[in-house]
Amino acid sequence: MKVGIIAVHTDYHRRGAHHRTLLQPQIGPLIAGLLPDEADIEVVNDTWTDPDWSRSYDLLFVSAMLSDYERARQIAQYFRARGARTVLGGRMADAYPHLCLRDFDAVVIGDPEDTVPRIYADARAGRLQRLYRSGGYQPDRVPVPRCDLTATQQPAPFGLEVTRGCPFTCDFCALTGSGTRFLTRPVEGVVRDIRAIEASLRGKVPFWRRQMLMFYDNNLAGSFAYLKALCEALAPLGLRWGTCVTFNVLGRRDLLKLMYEAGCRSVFVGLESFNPAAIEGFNKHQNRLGHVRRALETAREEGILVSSGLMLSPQHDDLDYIASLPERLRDSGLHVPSFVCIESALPGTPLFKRLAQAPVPQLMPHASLHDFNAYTLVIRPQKTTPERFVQAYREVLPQIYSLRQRWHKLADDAPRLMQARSWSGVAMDLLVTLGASTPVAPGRTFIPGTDILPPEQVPLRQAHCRDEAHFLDLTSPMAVTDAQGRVLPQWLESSIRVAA
Ligand code: B12
Ligand code: SF4
Repeated sequence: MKVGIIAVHTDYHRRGAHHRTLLQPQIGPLIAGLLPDEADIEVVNDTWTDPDWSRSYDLLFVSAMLSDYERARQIAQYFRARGARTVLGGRMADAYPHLCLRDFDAVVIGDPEDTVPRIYADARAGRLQRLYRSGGYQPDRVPVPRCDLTATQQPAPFGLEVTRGCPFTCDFCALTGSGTRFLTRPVEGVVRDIRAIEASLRGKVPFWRRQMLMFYDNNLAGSFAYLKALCEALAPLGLRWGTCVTFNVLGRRDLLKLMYEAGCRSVFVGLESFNPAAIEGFNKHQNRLGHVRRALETAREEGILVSSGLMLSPQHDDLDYIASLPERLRDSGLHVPSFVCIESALPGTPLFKRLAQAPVPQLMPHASLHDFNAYTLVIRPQKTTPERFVQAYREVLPQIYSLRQRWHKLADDAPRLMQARSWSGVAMDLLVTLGASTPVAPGRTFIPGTDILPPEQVPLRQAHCRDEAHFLDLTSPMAVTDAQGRVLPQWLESSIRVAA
């Protein structure tokens, strides 16, 4: 069977651009690894390149986050009209399977390891079911990901995920929305996979890129005991690696030392905010604001570069706070964040449910699903008007990404990293500091209803659809709130929990 796997992407900066950055979706290699050898597989990272619209598939797996769903259902209908049976998985499928079933032949809730092989067998036998539900993460069923298939569609193809979930429960996080869990894979299996991936990439990517491993985990440090065991197993391999961890690791010099010895040279940490009220509101207690400067310094002294994003909180941040960000960034030693976004209430998360149930509407009017991407104001600001909030956001961005700020960052990081002989840390610092940005596309208002629409196009025509009504439905934004900012009823019944 000809099988397509598309990880859908909608540019949240509304430029219709691909995101050819270090982070690329890994669901394609994972699903491909679960399919039998007989399957003729094509993986498309839509973040990197558009699907080839001239292709046809017998079976198409689609992965979409919430704000990508409008594009995902158009892509699915397009390929369905060309003969594919379409299957959706990912955060949107987990949270709103009943809505997705209208647009896909089958919907999967939860993990792929125990569902994808079944789906393939069912599709082959002509008995594809409508709904598949994973029985839970089974570490022994995790395959070696087919990183060779996306080697040309990502800068760091040597990657894998060795844990699943996160033990924390941040209010806004899609993971908390699908049910908190944190599960790990035995380290022997991880080492075996690393060797197998490295071998599969030989001849496809140069040697130096096969020395750079990315752990695409949500939080590699969800268990310190596991992190230690993993580091001990990684140390003899001589690789250089990067990953996402939570803030609590940065305070632990012993762990940072172990990580460095095991090859870790850079980590991404969700610092999110310098506003204690916002951190409290996010339920992100692992971030200890009083310790940020010291923690970042400790990591650099140990040779590990820390990158982080910031998130404005419409509920807790006022205009003075937003204006003070460049100074706070300098004081903290972070200087330049990877991005500055706006807290979103992703449908299905605890935050969304709470705001949706408030007696006075807490969300912005006319919000559509594509707006829930962390770069559009969907939560009503409590301390100022939406227009002023957005204006302050626009004004602070050029200051945050100024040459001066970037220079301060490099001057602060580089000597410490060099002292720790972290040459890859220095190289990575140059790359992320020069590349960091939060672009503002012309015409953006950041306010639902008046903002520009995502410009990406799928060549979907009425002839591909059942009738005109179907075509209009698929090509229209999916409204989440009404003209008053009240959540529409179909979004209130969400979240079938993903099995642990
Ligand atoms: C690579 C990455 C990106 C890339 C590519 C995004 C993508 N399509 O995956 C880029 C750079 C574009 C990106 C951007 C952002 N990201 Co991001 N990103 C990641 C990261 C590090 C890895 C994703 C990945 O490949 N995971 C490994 C694969 C195997 O798992 P998975 O995609 O999570 O899928 C699981 C299930 O959903 C399911 N599944 C998924 N698809 C399918 C399909 C089928 C058929 C089946 C059966 C199952 C299935 O199987 C997997 C295992 O359970 C994750 C963290 C993480 N570990 O997941 C964050 C993560 C996805 N990002 C996140 C965030 C917050 C963002 C940003 C808002 C950051 C920012 N402020 O700029 C933006 C905007 C996202 C948006 N539109 O809402 C959040 C959640 C976002 C969300 N909307 O749900 C995550 C989970 C990190 C976190 N813990 O907070 N990100
Ligand atoms: S620490 Fe990160 S991954 Fe974990 S719940 Fe919070 S935002 Fe989600």
